[in-house]
Amino acid sequence: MITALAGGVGAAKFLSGLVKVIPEEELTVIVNTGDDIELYGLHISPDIDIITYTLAGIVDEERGWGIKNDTFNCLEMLRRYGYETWFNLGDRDLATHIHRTILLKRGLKLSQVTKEICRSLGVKANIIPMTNNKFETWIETDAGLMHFQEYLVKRGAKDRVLGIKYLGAEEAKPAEGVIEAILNSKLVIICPSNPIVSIGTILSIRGVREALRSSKAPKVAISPIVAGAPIKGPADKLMSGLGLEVSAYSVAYLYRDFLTAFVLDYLDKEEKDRIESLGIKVILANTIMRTTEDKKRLAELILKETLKE
Ligand code: FO1
Repeated sequence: MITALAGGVGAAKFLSGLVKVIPEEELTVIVNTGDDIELYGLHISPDIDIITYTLAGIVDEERGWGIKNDTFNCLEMLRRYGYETWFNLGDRDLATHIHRTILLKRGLKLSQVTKEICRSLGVKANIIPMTNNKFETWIETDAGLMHFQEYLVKRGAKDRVLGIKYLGAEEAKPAEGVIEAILNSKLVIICPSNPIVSIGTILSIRGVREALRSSKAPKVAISPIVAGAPIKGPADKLMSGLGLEVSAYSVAYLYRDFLTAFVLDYLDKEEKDRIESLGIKVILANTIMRTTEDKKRLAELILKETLKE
């Protein structure tokens, strides 16, 4: 088994290449749920859906989220009724949220609901939410404290970040299978996801960091920062808001207590020595994934470099 820790779009791109070079059923993905939000009484799990839709082959590839060729009639009608409609939920996508919310109301756990959605969509990878408990990432900004989606989508990440709060982190327990997957895998991959609001949230769950430290498997992270900037998303604003240097080194530093290898883009090769000084092996690669070939090549390289002994 190979286990991946994942956020949304960057992770999904990489995983879509990985499942072309290993059998999909051998992959377990532990997914961030800090981005989850309730809208119109529905439970939305953006990162779980991004990974699931991507592996099911139905994601809107241009945006990286939502379902391809979706329509937005329901949202348009909600707007006419006077609701806020800043989060673009397509008609087909809404069916997922309705289904998820019905099953949660029947008493199923988010992990059970996720399994059911994966089964229906023909996804063979084992996708597990990091926790079944309520957990939300909130951003403290100069315009006030707000949910991560409000900061990112509604306000376009324009506010100055002063701090980050993981609401529910103290009580949140890892979902069933999370710790076991980390401990029993032959390889753990930290996807190229935001180190604060995607991977940082997973690492904040009780027992996850300890499991990563004690797991005998190689643990490799793919840099989400290339040439000093994130490929996508607000990682730079969040990192600098927390007083962190925005660099690949800085990401490796955040994972230094458990990481064995770090995939660094050729564009950042001058950071190699600094990362190696943390006791972490550096794998140089082209990490920008434009084509299916790019994604496969990156996955193959990681398997070759980490599983060769
Ligand atoms: N991201 C946006 O930037 N704008 C949107 O309107 C939006 C809608 C959306 C709907 C469903 C879904 O699963 C994801 C959606 N995302 C949207 C992506 C999401 O907000 C973030 O990219 C992830 O949470 C970050 O990993």
